[in-house]
Amino acid sequence: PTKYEMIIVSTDGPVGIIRLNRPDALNALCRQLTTEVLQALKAFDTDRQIGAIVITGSDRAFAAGADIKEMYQKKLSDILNEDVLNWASEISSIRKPIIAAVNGYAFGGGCELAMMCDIIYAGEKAVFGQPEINLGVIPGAGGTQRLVKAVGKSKAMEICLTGNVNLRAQEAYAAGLVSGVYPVDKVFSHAVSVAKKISQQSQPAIAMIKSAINECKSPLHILTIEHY
Ligand code: CO8
Repeated sequence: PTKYEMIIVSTDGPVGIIRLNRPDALNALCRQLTTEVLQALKAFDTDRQIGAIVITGSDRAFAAGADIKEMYQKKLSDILNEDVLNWASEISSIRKPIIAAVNGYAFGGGCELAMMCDIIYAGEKAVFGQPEINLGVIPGAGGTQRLVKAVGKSKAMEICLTGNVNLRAQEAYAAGLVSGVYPVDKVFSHAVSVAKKISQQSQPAIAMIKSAINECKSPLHILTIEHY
């Protein structure tokens, strides 16, 4: 079995489960973490026993964004050469439905990772935000596209341009970003039960629905660091 250090991978019947597990950094999305997530997703995607996937974090944080310390070590040329957002594009190619069960912070790349999933459920303490502008960068992994589709232009502009308008769980629900709000200790089990239900359906039809709904996606903007 594959050894992971920053995620915990398990299954519950036909549901593949990925728990982000980098508590010291509030699950900040460093290269190793994103690589592991993608590897686990691909393994579930090719496993015939698995019908749907759930991604979750801890009660305190789904993910607090890109790893700021790692990000600041990179020059723009490194970012372009290393294709640092390749993992994000590759997640879009996963054919099985992915459900995010979000508790705590889903900031920056963390909010974007949740939006790469097909359904988001929020725990009551979840908070979503795109604080990138405070660091002089743009929400580079879908915050300027998927967020617009989820909450509309004005709200997406407000969130991304100010960097401090965060959506708490109920606000995220009202805005259409998440499909439901559940108690902190129930959101994960709810996500798994929905994933089980989806897993009972025809896999090719499910994959086609996912692909059709995502069809109108726009290309992602590359991360740009203003101060370079
Ligand atoms: N990167 C690296 N480390 C982090 C991050 C992060 N994004 N967020 C938190 N940490 C670390 C802290 O440094 C701290 O570590 P240490 O104890 O060693 O000092 C530990 O996690 C706990 O954090 P705090 O003490 O700050 O916890 P608080 O509860 O006081 O605050 C917050 C929680 C409000 C979430 C706060 O940590 C915070 O504001 N974090 C940064 C959020 C942010 O700006 N995110 C956006 C990053 S930019 C981005 O995501 C660009 C996306 C581009 C595409 C995606 C590519 C992957």
